[in-house]
Parts: sequence; structure tokens; C-alpha cells
Amino acid sequence: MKMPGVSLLDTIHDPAALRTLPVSALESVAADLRAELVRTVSASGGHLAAGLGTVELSVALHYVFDTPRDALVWDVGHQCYPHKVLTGRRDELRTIRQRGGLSGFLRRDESPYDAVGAGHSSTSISSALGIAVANARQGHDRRAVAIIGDGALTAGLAFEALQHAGSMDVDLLVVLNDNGMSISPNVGSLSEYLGRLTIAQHAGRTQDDADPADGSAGPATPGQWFEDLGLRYTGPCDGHDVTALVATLQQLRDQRGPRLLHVVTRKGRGYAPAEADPIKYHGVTPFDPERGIVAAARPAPTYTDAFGQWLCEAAERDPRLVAITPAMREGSGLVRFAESFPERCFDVGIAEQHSVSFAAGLAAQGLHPVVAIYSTFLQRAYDQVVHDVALQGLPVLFAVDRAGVVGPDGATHNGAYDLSFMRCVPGMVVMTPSSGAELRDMLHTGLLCGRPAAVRYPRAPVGDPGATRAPEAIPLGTAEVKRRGRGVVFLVFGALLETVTGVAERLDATVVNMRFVKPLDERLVREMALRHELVVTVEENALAGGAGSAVNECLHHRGLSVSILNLGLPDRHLEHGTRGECLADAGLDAETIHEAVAARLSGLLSDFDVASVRSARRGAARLGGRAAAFVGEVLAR
Ligand SMILES: Cc1ncc(C[n+]2csc(CCOP(=O)(O)OP(=O)(O)O)c2C)c(N)n1
Repeated sequence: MKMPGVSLLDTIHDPAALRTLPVSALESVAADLRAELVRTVSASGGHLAAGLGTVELSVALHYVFDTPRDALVWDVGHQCYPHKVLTGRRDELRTIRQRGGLSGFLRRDESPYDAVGAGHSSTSISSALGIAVANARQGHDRRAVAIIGDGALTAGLAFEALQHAGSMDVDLLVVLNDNGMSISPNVGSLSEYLGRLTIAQHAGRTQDDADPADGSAGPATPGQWFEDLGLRYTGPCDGHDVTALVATLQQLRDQRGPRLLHVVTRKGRGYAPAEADPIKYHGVTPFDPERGIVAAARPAPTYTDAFGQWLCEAAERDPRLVAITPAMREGSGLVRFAESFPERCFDVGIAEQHSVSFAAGLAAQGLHPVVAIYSTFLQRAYDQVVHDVALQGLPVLFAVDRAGVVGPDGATHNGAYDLSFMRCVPGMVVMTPSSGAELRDMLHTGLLCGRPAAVRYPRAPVGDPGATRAPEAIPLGTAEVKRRGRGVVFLVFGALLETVTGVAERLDATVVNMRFVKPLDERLVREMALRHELVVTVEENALAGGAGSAVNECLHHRGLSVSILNLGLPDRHLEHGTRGECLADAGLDAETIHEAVAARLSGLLSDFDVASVRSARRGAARLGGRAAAFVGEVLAR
């Protein structure tokens, strides 16, 4: 019975409360939950369309399974907002992806209901299988459920897990949430196969009707492919019929062995604008839910935009250029390229490893492949970079987006390691642009250099995209002195150049735009070290093994002993927030950089880390606004 003004959802503070309701109440819970999602996420921003599609599934799963004893392992986590609401995080949902607020994905330290943390895709089946095996070995009568989207199923990792699970006598349920979408429409033959299963079911086809001569016929037995892999298949069923879902899940809960439930859902379900354009509503910034998202007044151009523009121009000039994206067409700035050169644009699905080896094959036959990939997802394809590209000496250009801190997506998505893991690979060229014009020059350089090359850039506005002049090749391994000062030299790798230049002006320091992490401009590094008292390296990458380490190694190998301060991402996982908040957290804001240098010069700080800078700040309060004068004094000694 529903009281006016009181939603059923108000009574659900945890899944146990949900489980006290009759099944007949669940539809109403789902309706409240959906309205709550639209209301909250339209105000906070975040992932919307995927969560709208999993409302009924979330309700049914928590209703049927004894969470958190039974483990629900959601893949990626971008669709888990309904799960967050049902598991006691409703009031905090408005803080999602903000500093100090809920994570936009799943985190073990956020809730006992987040059985496994996530953010990257296609891990759920492996993790749930591990949980199932551990349950069995320890005699725990608990269930393990992986919930994976059809997009996430395109990754090799998901196949590895399926074929492992299918060979085992293990209590694992995989729920395949099939909405035909990844972020963009899903791609590949598996996606087509799933589509045929659904069409066949709607057409009421059976094994007997299937006509092998008819190319459009549904598969002979529904889900045969999964059955052949060893998973008992159920489906396809309507993922928005919560009553039927509960009944099916109850049956499956009481079975044993590896099994797969195929549910069909609609991304954006129940909010018309999101149903009509699920790509636009995949991830949103705040908007008016009555009007839907209206086009913003021209947003400031980003590095991603500058890359997208360069790519189109380069493709006009070079007919051998092809571009590859592992399921990130929109995020990587490839939309215009895909429209203009459809036959030269390959969306390979969420298949980072494949994207790199595929590019290697293209390069081996003389094409000029550009792999547009996020730094954090390139981590997946490291061996392919080393073994399939670099070792073969193949000229593949990596456009590495989201390098450095990514802001609201947080720890799972920070591009913190690419400089460390690429600069140790023989033969690689690794570049760090500091402006739109430089990004274009570097991409051009990378395309021409005949070697594996990477240009890495952040998720940030680019200022001037630099598109007014044709790009020019930069001689490999050459840095550029931007400002001449005294005492302190900043060796800057990438987009923090502008911030650092502001600091350098206050300190009258020298600034070098290093441009290349590899090959490093060793001659200039040496010269700068000889001419200055303190060398400060600045990068948006983990300090461990990053560009600063390259400078340290260079100076050490040359037997130069000079005072060095390495500024970069600290040895911890950075929390989500705005880009500015994340940079400040890492000590890479202008004020902290300034204080770190001043404190170092004053002898108050030996090693750089933010905590020491901040405690030194108290001791060095006297430096305050007079830091520049103080630094001058120290240098004059
Ligand atoms: C390894 C990896 N690559 C790419 C992404 C970016 N990504 C997040 S969600 C998503 C689409 C997932 O599609 P699907 O699993 O079908 O879920 P849906 O959004 O359709 O509900 C992608 C590509 C990611 N999180 N992890």
C-alpha cells in the first residue's frame, strides 16, 4: 500500500528491507528508483543511461540473493548507481564523483555490497569465478554472480574467464546485460550473434524452424555458443520485467554449475531523452531533467578535440593513415574522423590488446595506424606494445589520451603510469605536448618518424588548439628553453608548462619545455644542470620511473651531482575530484610547486611529497608571499 507523498524507496535503507516486500511491490520500487536516478544524476552529473537500464535487474538481484553474503560483481561499475541506492548510499548519491563523495564506480572500501572494486571493464566474470572457487574451497554456501554488459563481453578477458568457468564444476551465475550498446553501438560478430538470439526469440523460432539456407535465421539452439563453452544458457529474457526476472533468478539461484542468464535491456530506459540518445546520456554533466541536455555554448576546446581535428587533416594528406579505437570513439575524439573516413576507422570493441596487435599488423603491411587510446586502458595492452609493436620495430602511433589525473572518474582511470611503462621500451619515442600546436606537431612527428611513437596528453582544455598552421616535425629528442632565469631550472614534461611558467616568473627561474621523455634531450639537461643550483622536474605521471627519473638517470650516468627535486604524482592512488582538486592533491598546483621549491632551497625539505610540503609550510610561514625574495637570498649565499 503506497501512502501519498511517501515512496517505497524511502523505506529501503538496505537490501534486507527490500527483501521484506512482496514481489508485487517491486515494480513500484523500480519506478521510484528510476525517478530518483534521473533527479539526482541530472543534478550531480555522472553515468546515467546504463544505470537506467539496470534498475529492474538491480532490484531483482538484491531481492533474490542474500547480499552482501552472496556476491554481486558488477562489471565496470558505471551502471551500478541503482545498486548504490539500494545498498544504503541513496543520500550520498548526489555527491557522486565529487571530491570526498561517492566514487563513480565500485569500491570495496565504500561498501560491503561492492564485492569487487572496478572501473575498467570485463573483469567481473574472472573475479566472480575466483569468489565462487574460494567459497567452495572454504565450505561457504554463498553465491557468486557476475553482471556483465554485452559491450564488456567483447574483451578477451571475459572470454578467458568464460572458457575457464565453463570447464569447472563451480557455482557461478553470469548475468549478461544485453542492450546492444557499448558507449557507442556495440560492435563485432558476438554482438550480432546476441542480436540474432533476441530476434529469433521474438520471432518464436525454434530449432525445427531454423533454415540453414536462410542467412537471417536465428541460431539453431538459443545460446548454443555459451552451452558449447560449458555454461547452461537461459534467455533471452526481458530485463525490465522485474517480476519475471525474480522468478527466473530464483530458479537459477537454486541450480548449481556455471550458468548464464541473458537479459535484454534498453539503455536509458524510462527517461525518453536517454532512450532516444543513449550515447549522449552515457555520462552527463548536470542538466535540467525537464528539458534534457541542451547543447552547451561552445565548450572550451580540449586536447582531445585538437587530436580529432589533426587526425582528419592528416587523413586528408595521407591515404595510408587508419585509426583504431577500442570502444572509445566519442571519448577519444574520433567522431568526425569516423564520419568522414568510415572505412579507415576501426572500432574494435573493448579490446585494447587486440587494438594494438591489430595496429601492428596494419603497420607491417605499410599502413600508418594511429591507436587512439586512454592511458589507463593502454595498461591492458602493455605486452602488445612491447612484443607486437616495439620489438618488431613497427611504426604505430599511439595517441594516448587522459594521461595524468582524470578528475571525476578517479583512481581507476588516472593515467598515471604511461611514461614509466613506455620510456623503458627500446625504440619508443615518447612525447608530452604542452599546447594544441605542439600536440599537432608531435602527432605529425610521430607519424613520420618510422618508429613506434606515443604522444600523451591530459583530459584538459587546450587553450588554442593551434589549428591555424600546418603541423611541423620536431627533431627527435630536442627540448626548448622557454624562459631564462637563474638558480632554479624547471624541466617540464607536458601540459603543466603554463602553470610552472607562472611559478618560474615569481622565482625568476629558467623553464625548459622538455617535449620528449624519450629520447631525452640529454645535452640540454646536462647544460641546465651545470648552470643552475636546483633542477626541478615536473610531470603528470607517477614519480616512480617517470620523466623525472629519466632526468635523474641521465645526470647520474654523467656523474653530475646537482640538487634535484622531482615533482609528479605521488606513490598512492589519487581520489576523484575536479582536475584542479586532483592536481592540488598531488602537489602539482602552482602554490604547492612554488612552496616546494622555496622550501627545498631553504633546506626545509629534502624529499618532495605533499605532506612534507604542507608541514614545511607551517614551519616556513615566514616564506609566505616573500618566497621569491627569500629564494633570491638563498641563492645569493
Ligand atoms: C578496459 C576498459 N575499456 C574501456 C572502458 C570504457 N567504458 C566504460 S563503460 C563502456 C561500455 C560498456 O558497455 P556495456 O558493458 O555493454 O555496458 P552498457 O554501458 O551498455 O550498459 C566502456 C567502453 C572501460 N571502462 N574499461
